[in-house]
Amino acid sequence: MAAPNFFAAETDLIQRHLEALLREAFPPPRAELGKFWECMRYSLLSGGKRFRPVLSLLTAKALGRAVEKALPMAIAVELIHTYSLIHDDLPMLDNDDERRGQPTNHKIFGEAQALLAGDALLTLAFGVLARASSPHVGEAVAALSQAAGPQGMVGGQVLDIGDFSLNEDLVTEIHRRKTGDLIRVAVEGAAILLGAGPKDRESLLQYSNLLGFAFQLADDLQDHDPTKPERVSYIATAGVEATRARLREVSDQAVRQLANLGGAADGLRRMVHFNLERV
Ligand code: GRG
Repeated sequence: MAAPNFFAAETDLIQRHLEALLREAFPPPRAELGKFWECMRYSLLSGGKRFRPVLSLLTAKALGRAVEKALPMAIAVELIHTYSLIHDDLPMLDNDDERRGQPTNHKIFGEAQALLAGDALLTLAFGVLARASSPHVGEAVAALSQAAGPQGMVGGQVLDIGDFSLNEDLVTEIHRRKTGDLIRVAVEGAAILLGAGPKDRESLLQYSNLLGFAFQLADDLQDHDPTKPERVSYIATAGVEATRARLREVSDQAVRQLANLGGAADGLRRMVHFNLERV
């Protein structure tokens, strides 16, 4: 669940847009599809932190722009994140019964509907982003496709379930693709959509790559249970203390990338601290 007061204005804005999306912008074209819309809504509106879409809005702020301008990227990224969680929970992948303290999508609606809901949310994401009014929309769509597809999140998942011998390098790569790329594109994609200049764009790219890494390190520390060692985890290769030290170091580096954006980037700095405080 989201932490209290976690970017309340931004999360409210995102929540309102996600609710309106399946009700007003893309309503069911006939009554028989109502149950499937319920299946999509179940996962989309089930209390995620909204970490990635908040990042897109904070990127707009950092660039001195209205947060609404980054909404198409924010919503698209959250749709893709939600699809990835629904699919990841399916029996053929992680086979999880619970997510966010509630039954997983397939436990309520069945595997076929859950699979299709994931497909639908992924497809909608590109429709939402393509409708953005920006001369840079094509580049933003391409960046999102790269981050979510076989060279990004899906590729990371394939490496994760593969029968490979793991070393620190491969673990880092799996996390960068599987988790980091979507976090990175939440920031980079918003910067592209808003036509950020090359210097700001480079700073935001470096920041978001480091934040994606820090997010995964924090996740590993948060999930760590010495009685259930995880195969793909920094802790398995580096140990708890070294992982904590790396998290602090990477977080400091992320904040340093924002120097040329001044006070406008304070929200993005707070995100780094929010992530650090999870562990
Ligand atoms: C199935 C194509 C496909 C990809 C799956 C993202 C992913 C790849 C799997 C999810 C498994 C997992 C727990 C990855 C670790 C990082 C992660 C995505 C954590 C969940 O993100 P949060 O904490 O979730 O932002 P909330 O619930 O707040 O939205």
